[in-house]
Amino acid sequence: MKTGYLVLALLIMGCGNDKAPETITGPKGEIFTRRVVANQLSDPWEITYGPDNHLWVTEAKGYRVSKINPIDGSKKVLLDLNGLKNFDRYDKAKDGKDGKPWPQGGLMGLALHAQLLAGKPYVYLAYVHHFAGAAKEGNGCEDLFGGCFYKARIVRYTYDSKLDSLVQPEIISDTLPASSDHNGGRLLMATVDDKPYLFYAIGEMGAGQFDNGGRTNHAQNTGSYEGKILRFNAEPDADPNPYDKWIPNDNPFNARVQNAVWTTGHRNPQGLAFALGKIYSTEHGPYSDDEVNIIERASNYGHPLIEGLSDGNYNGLAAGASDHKELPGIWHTTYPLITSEQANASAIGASYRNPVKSLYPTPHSELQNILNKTLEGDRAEWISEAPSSIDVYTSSAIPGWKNSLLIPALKTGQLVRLQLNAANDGIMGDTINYFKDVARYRDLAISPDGRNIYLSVDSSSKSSGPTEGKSKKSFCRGCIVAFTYEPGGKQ
Ligand SMILES: [Ca+2]
Ligand SMILES: [Ca+2]
Ligand SMILES: [Ca+2]
Ligand SMILES: [Ca+2]
Repeated sequence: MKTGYLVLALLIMGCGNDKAPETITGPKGEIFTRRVVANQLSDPWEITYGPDNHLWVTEAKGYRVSKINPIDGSKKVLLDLNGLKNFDRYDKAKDGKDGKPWPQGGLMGLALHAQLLAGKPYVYLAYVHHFAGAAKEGNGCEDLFGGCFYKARIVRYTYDSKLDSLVQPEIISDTLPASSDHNGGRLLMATVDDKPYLFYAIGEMGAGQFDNGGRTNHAQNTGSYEGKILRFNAEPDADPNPYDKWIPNDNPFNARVQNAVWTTGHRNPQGLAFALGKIYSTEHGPYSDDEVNIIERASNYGHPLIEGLSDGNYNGLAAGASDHKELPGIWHTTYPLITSEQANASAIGASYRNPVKSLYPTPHSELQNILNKTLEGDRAEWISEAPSSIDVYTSSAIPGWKNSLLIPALKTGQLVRLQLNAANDGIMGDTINYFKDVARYRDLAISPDGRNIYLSVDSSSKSSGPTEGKSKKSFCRGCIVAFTYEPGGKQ
């Protein structure tokens, strides 16, 4: 290695990062430089590019919020939330019996007010704070089927730029349902009719499968916050009730009581992005059919009555199940039998929305095989991306990328690019896959100049829910990686 290159590499790598930058070629011939921005993070969950040119980061298991300089990797902890939960640190939590197990996620979403440094210094966070118990007292959450119950919270902090710290927490919602599975967790600021609002993607608790197999699924119930996209005020309104203050008075399901529900019928939505006047979302499918959706007021996205497209591939099946260890050979689930996806979509009517893309609409016969294997106690494998986030690439910096959806995948370890059509309401062509590696990509951020794509990588190589992945070695874990586009190739 030439001395000049070594010095440059050390400068680029920054303090504590031990990997030299590498050149990565994309499927369309794009050249990127890959470098590790930061590591030794405890499951970085949200990375957001702030107006201060820093990455704002949550650590799902570390329960800390930090700002990281993407140039040199230097880190400033803004907030430590470890003292605000009633279960142990992740490295001490007991996942077995008689302990307080870890929820899915932990500290999850973070959203910055669009005017963070211009008079609205608000930072919104979502985290699980309370382990409320399992269906059978004292038995942890394993093999119960009745559910593993937690509460989550959305809170607004004020960023004090002089202290460089988050202060003055105000609770927006304190009693959000949470679980050992399917907590969703993504927060998003988006404008509706020129006014900023806070959106939250919340899963359906895994109600119907595995340890939560006997828990009632509420994704279709507009009176429940489970399996929904929720909308809150970014700033309190004039209502006297402290919780009504945070719920917009024109939310779609406000008829009896103020209700944060914006859309229904979601499984485990973990991706939310706002661009081009639309909210784009991703959610995890069951054994197939991960979804990309466009989120529209009061719409119903079908789960657990329709999985992916209303194409009939789940007819005669359910959205998931548990094999009942005490009653072998029978399904145990609260998910309804899907007699006909098409009939279910018709029954929902005009509010039903198919995904704009399903990843992937696996045929019925393959789904039947997967379910049979699961029923027999085998660990079946199925094709899915496991999309954990989404962002919209609107820059012209990378030729051919303008107005693409970018989706980081936990299971396949790649960034999926989908080209939007001219109206930005559909997908043109197939998936185009980038940066494939042995990595669980959790979230992404894009620099304003469009040249840098930042991806966060899980600390663990395994799933946080009951779906265990194969043990595998990532090029880095618990890290943030930058992929820098090199116009005209690397210099
Ligand atoms: Ca992000
Ligand atoms: Ca209100
Ligand atoms: Ca759906
Ligand atoms: Ca389907």
